[in-house]
Amino acid sequence: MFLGHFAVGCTALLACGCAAGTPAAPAAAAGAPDRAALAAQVRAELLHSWRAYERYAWGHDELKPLSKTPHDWHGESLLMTPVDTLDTLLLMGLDEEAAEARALIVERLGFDKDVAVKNFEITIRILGGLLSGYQITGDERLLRLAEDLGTRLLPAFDSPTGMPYMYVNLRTGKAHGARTNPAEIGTLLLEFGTLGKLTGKPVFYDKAKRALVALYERRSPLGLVGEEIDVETGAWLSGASHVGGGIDSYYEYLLKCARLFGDTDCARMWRTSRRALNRHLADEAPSGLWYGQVDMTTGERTASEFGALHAFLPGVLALGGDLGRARRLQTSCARMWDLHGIEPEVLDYRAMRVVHPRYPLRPEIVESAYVLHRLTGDPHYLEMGRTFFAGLVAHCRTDAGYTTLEDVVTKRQGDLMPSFFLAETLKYLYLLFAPDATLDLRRVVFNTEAHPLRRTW
Ligand code: DMJ
Repeated sequence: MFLGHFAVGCTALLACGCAAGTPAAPAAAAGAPDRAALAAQVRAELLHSWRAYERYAWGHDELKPLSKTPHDWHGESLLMTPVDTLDTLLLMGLDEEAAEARALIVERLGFDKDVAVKNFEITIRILGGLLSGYQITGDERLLRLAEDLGTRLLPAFDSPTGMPYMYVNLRTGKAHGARTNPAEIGTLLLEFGTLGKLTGKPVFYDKAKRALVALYERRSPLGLVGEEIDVETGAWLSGASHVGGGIDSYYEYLLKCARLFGDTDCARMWRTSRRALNRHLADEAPSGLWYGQVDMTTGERTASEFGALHAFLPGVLALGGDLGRARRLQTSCARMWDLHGIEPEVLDYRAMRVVHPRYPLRPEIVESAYVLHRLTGDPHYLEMGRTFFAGLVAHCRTDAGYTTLEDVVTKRQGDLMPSFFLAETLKYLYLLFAPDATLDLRRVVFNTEAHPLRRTW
């Protein structure tokens, strides 16, 4: 049990009278932010979203809020939303809802299914959610589910290089998808490592670490990784180097694995990689500091693009001790958000023009604001969070939860509430605002899906 490390003032927040279905009007636009009121509003929006999931998609992976229908990733459900949301419910003191989610999970979740899953997505969402749920509640059934899942995912690592295939069949163990990317290879060690420590079975740690090191060893002489790699030959298939989708959380895990496990190899790999990012990707533009795209071998700049996924970097730079760059980059991220009142998937930061206009309810920019606020105490980041929350409520709220935007310029809505909206976006907003949230970032490490993991071994 480690809720003590969160010590969120749930009772005070519960007293704020925020009922599901009550549209939130983000608190006072002027003056110092009323943090307790804002946290209570976020909590009410989580409840609004959870109620919609309960009503229209209970037992399925995700909710489609406009059509009010369920969505399953693989034909049969792996309870993506309940597993991803469990620790958010617990953190916000929504004990009844958490108990219902936990009951559903232990009664209905099973992995003996003839489906080929994406190793990365299932690891960060389900393995991560089960492990944090276990650490918070002490419910051994969650750990047993995690161990069963981890065991079924292990054959993904059986490639000639040790880097995992993209897909693995949960029943047969047959793996496929040799063409993959750094994020899918390098974003597994927090979860597999934690599973290894909690079960006393080092195989989980060892396989995921070997994959991470194998990837790192294939970096270019400039110290950069590309966008696509073949796990059978070890050859790069795309040399585009950036910190966006397909690469992003590889860098995040180098630092976070050093922090959670005290792994000195990860610490060294993070330091080398950070130097390479700052030297080759960082780009001083008229619109501020950004991290763009270069060729991994020559270092030649190939695009001035940055987007919602890249916005994890300020938080990671801050955790790594570089508050200067972190603060400047977060200012750029806020500029990206403010351009249309909500951030696009990809922006050309030199032209300040939207390249890919979708917004799938992503959390990264909020996570960075939360980490920066915790580490600097600067109320500016609360203001930022208030702006993000107001944009979400204005453009993404529906009468059945929250939905994606197809276009941040026109605000045309899509029809999906991804599980990470409840696991991450609302959790980080809540933690940013909650006045008594004393979660200690030196002791708790969030996986890339915002599942808090703690070193108990
Ligand atoms: C989440 O599943 C994780 O944060 C992942 O690292 C990136 N994609 C989504 C959120 O944007």
